[in-house]
Amino acid sequence: MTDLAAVRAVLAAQRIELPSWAFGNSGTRFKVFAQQGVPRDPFEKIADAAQVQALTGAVSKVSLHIPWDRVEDYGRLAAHAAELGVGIGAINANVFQDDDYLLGSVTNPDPRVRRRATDHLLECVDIMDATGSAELKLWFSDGTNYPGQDDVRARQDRLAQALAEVYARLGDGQRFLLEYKLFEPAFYTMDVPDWGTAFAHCAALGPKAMVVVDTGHHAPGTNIEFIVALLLRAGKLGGFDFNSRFYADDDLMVGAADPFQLFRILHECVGAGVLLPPSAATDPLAAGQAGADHDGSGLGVSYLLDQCHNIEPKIPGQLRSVMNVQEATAKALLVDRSALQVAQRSGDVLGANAVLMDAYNTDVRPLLVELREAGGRDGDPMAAYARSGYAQRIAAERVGGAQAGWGA
Ligand code: RM4
Ligand code: MN
Repeated sequence: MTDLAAVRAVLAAQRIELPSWAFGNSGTRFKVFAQQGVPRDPFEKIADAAQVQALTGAVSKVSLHIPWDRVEDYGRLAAHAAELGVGIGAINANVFQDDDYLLGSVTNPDPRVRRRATDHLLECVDIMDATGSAELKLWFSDGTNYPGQDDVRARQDRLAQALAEVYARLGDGQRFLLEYKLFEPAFYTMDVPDWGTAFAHCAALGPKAMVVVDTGHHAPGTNIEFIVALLLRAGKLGGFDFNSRFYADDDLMVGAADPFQLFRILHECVGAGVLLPPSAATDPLAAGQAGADHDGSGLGVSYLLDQCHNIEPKIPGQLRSVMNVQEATAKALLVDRSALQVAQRSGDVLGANAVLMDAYNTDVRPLLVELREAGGRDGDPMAAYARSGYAQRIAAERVGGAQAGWGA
C-alpha cells in the first residue's frame, strides 16, 4: 500500500520553475502572433509568473534568459520577484543570436569569438551573484552543417576549455546545468548532441557540473526515462527542461503530447528518491536511496519548464503545464513500490506492469483539488484565473512599449 500522507507531503512541497520567455510572444519561423497584455519587460514577466504561483502554490522560481531579460539593476529585479513570492531561478546564457556566432560560440574556430562567448557565460555568473540564482543553464547551438566543415575533436577541446573556465568561476552553492540537443540549428553535428557528451564534460569537471534533460531534445522514440535513470544513478541529473513534442523541439506544454512518458520519467525520479520535500530527512517512498542531496550539491533535481505558447494564452498555458506535472507526479508517487518490487523479484512481468498501470490510470485530480484547497487556494486554478480579471487588466494596462518575445 502506498502511504497517502507521504504522497500528499511530496506533492505539497513540489516546486516547478517557470521560464520568463513563456510569457512573451513566440511563434515559428513563419509567424509570431502577438497577444494582448503580453509583458513588455522582465518585471512584467515576473508579475505574470507570480500569478501562476498565487494560483497553484507550486512555483518556486522564474528562469531568466540573458540578454532577453537584461535589466539595469538585477538586485531590483530579484527584490521585485521576492515581493511577488517567487525567486530568480536558472540564468540561461544565450550565445546563439549574434552574427559572430555563425560558426559557433565557445567552439568557434576563431579565438576572438570564443573569448566573447565565454565572457558572456561569465557575465551570466555575475548575474547569478546579483540575483541570488544558483544555476547557470548552458545550451549551445554550436555545431557544423557539412562533413569536413570543422574538426570535431578540436571543437570538443574548445568546449571543454570554456566549460572549465566557467566552472572555476562558480561560487559556493552555484552550479551549471549543461543541456544537450540532437540537432537544430546545426544539422550535421551538434557539439553537445546527447546526454553522453554532456555527461562526459560534466563528469570531467566535478559536482558543480550537472546535466539537464530537455524532454524535446531527443530523436523520436528515444527512451528518455532510461537516460534519466542513468543520470540519477550517476548523481549527474541536475534538472529537467520540461515540454512536450510530437515531432522535433516543439516546446509544447509538458504532458500534452505524451502524459504517459512524463509519468514514466517521474517514476524514475521517485524511485531514485529525488522527489522529496526538501527538508525530508528520510524518504518514506524510497527508503535507503539518496534524497534531494543525491549529487552532493544540496540543490537536488530542478524541475524547470522550457516552453513557448505560440497560439494559446501564456498564463493559462503555464497553469496547465504546472497542473500536468503535478498530475504525473501524483501518479508516479502512487505506484505501490513494495508490490512492484515483489512482482519484479518474482519475475512477474504482467503483475509488475499492472502495478505501474494502476497508478497511471488513477484519477488524481480530486487529490490535487483537495491539496490546493487545503492550502487555501481554489481547487481549479484555470477557472480561478479566468474569474480573476487579471487577463483583462493586463490587456488594458500594458499598452505602448514593445512586447517581449522569444529572442527579444
Ligand atoms: C533551446 C534550449 C534552451 C532554451 C532556448 C530558448 O532550444 O532548449 O534551454 O533556453 O532554446
Ligand atoms: Mn531547453
